[in-house]
Amino acid sequence: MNPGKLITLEGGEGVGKTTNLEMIAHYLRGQGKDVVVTREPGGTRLGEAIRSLLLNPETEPPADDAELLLMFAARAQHLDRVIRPALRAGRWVLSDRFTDASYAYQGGGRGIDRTRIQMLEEWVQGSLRPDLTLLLDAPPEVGLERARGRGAPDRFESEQIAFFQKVRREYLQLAVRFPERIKQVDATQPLAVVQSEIIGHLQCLLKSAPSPA
Ligand code: Z5A
Repeated sequence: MNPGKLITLEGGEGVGKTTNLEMIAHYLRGQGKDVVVTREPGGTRLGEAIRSLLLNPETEPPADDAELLLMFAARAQHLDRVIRPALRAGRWVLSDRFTDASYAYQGGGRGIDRTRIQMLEEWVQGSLRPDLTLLLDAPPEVGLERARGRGAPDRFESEQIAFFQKVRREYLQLAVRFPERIKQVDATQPLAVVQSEIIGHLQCLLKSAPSPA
């Protein structure tokens, strides 16, 4: 059995990750892939509990290091219980956010040194990295406007625009550092255009994937 693939969706607030997730899953299933859709922080019962703690604006605000460590605690559980078993079984895992979000939010946004994040990445993931990361990019103003009116903002959504600008800058730098893995898509375009670009990237990955054993 060939191992499956890990695809991650990244980007700032409201850029369209959730909107495109189902389209991607539907497309890949149409190509005969067994797809697991998941998210971070979350994806397991423990991970979802950590997510609630992290996003709830009523929770005691975590120190920056505590926030980073909780993201990786949720990720360790997610990898052990969901991602690695699915990949071993030949399934394709589609995750709404993964470790690039830690670089962007805790590194870029909060200012934690990248080498600390790298250390946790290596500890928790070993050599596992996504096979493809789709970075949906838009200025924060666009995403925040799209996300407006969805109810009370969570703890991250309550940040100032300068925070989201730093997050975006870090994501764009990651795309420059890892051009083979991270494919940037201009998320300000009409949805149909965004989706056809995404499908183009998926087709490249499908071509490079060995057919089932
Ligand atoms: N976080 C972290 O700090 N560190 C980490 O390591 C990880 C996460 C893993 C939760 O993420 C928070 O966790 C996140 C970072 C932090 N906080 N923030 N901000 P999340 O992914 O659950 O939260 P989110 O980024 O706020 O997701 P979102 O608000 O649900 O946005 P989205 O999924 O990207 O957008 P959407 O819901 O698909 O689309 C928003 C609206 O735009 C919707 O009405 C769509 O119909 C519309 N849309 C989408 N695309 C288009 C186009 N192309 N044109 C026009 N309208 C569009």
